Amino acid sequence: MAETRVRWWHLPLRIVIVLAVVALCLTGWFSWSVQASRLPDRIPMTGNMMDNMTGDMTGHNMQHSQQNDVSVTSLVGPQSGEPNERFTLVAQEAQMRLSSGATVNAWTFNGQLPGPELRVHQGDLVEVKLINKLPKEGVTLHWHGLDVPNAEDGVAGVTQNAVQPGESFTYRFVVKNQPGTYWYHSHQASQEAVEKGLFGALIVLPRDDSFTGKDIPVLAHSWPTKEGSYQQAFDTFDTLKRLAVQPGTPVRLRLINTDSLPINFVLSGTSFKVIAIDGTDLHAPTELTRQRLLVAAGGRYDIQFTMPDTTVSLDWLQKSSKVGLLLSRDGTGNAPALADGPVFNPATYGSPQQTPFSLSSHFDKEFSLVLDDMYGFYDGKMASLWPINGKVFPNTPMLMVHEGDLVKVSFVNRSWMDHPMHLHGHHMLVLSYNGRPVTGSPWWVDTLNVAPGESYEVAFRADNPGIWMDHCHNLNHAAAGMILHLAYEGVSSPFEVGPGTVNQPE
Ligand SMILES: [Cu+2]
Repeated sequence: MAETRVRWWHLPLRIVIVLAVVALCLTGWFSWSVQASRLPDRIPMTGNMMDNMTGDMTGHNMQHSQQNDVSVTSLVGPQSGEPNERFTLVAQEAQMRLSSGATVNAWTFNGQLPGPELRVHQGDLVEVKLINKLPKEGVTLHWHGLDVPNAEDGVAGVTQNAVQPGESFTYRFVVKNQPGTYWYHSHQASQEAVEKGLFGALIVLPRDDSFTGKDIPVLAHSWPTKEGSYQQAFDTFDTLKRLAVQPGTPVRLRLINTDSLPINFVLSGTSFKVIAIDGTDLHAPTELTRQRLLVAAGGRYDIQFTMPDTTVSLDWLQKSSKVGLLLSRDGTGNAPALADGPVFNPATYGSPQQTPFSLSSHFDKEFSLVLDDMYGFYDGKMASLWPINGKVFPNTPMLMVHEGDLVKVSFVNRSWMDHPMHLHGHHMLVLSYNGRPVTGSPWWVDTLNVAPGESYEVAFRADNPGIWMDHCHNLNHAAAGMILHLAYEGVSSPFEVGPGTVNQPE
């Protein structure tokens, strides 16, 4: 009689074997995923046009430049002529102190934090010489919001090679008809470079500047301190900054968000107008009180008011500490009660005005971009990823256009974080917000905060040939792949990004 005996250790042995196989498979999958996610050593930055009237989006990898292409290196500003304004910016390390006494191991321009304020006039020929005296890191200069010729745009690996220590690079461009508030920053390893201080205000004044009041740029930034904390500050004031302003004086505050997250500003003690967004004046702005101004990371709001007899304060709303600017006749006095309120909505503010195109225009190209989040592998590491249409750079779409195209882009944010989408070299007209047409002033942006659940339609004229970054200005997201490019047919770039090159734009 056959005896079937199940030995007591058979079942545990089977379990152990199954677990071992599963563990082996998981380990194999894990190491394969890590390897597969590594960025190629060299990623070319050239677009490939596949003509398609509805707009074609192709990935970054399989592009080939044509022999008769125009190189981005030829798309320069005027190479001759005496500049109206000439600046030299020297990138160098420096230990800097915030107003609280906290120390920042900073990367500065000219030993200043933020970098020197550059004031120019519309129409000026501007020449800026960048000298890199950092010990190890490359540097570039990007003119955030200024629509300069492509070769002057300062993006490492796209429009130039990162300027190495000991090297210099000269930018020359004519400032277009864009009076307003901008900023400049390095676009090489920008996540770290901007955080550590390689940025400054860039103010374009109108030719016939008649403003005689107080003009105050406010650069809102979180500084990484030596002690390991992040200190929110206006410029380097992480404590209350006091200014004396005579009652009756017109005051223009230029709010510049140089951080990676949106900032909520509140102005208290007076009514005010939002007179410009991202360097473009708003039409017929009206008086506001009790509004929260949400400025996109990289974005700018200009606000104006007449100084009252009493104190006025500007606050950066946040949980941890109170950072503010206090204005009064002699700089003393207590801050007024905080005039917080609903979030200001540019889509319904001011009055409409003629625009070169609108929702009812015929668009030559239409692109739809879905911003998302996922967890996965990127460049050999497990990380939070911020895909566009399900892909991270370099597999994100390439927006291909012809010069002259009218282009519509829709953004939908399905992720849980804000994405301040920044297009280089062009200004986008916001057409609709959450499916509703914009009913207020024409609203032009170069950096549009797309909050979770929000959708926007924007449009721009493709009138500045080149290869342009279009990316999230939460620079941590950009560094995790939330980058794409707008590329003109027939333009190619000899530059490359990637670990095997000197260029890491983010
Ligand atoms: Cu983002």
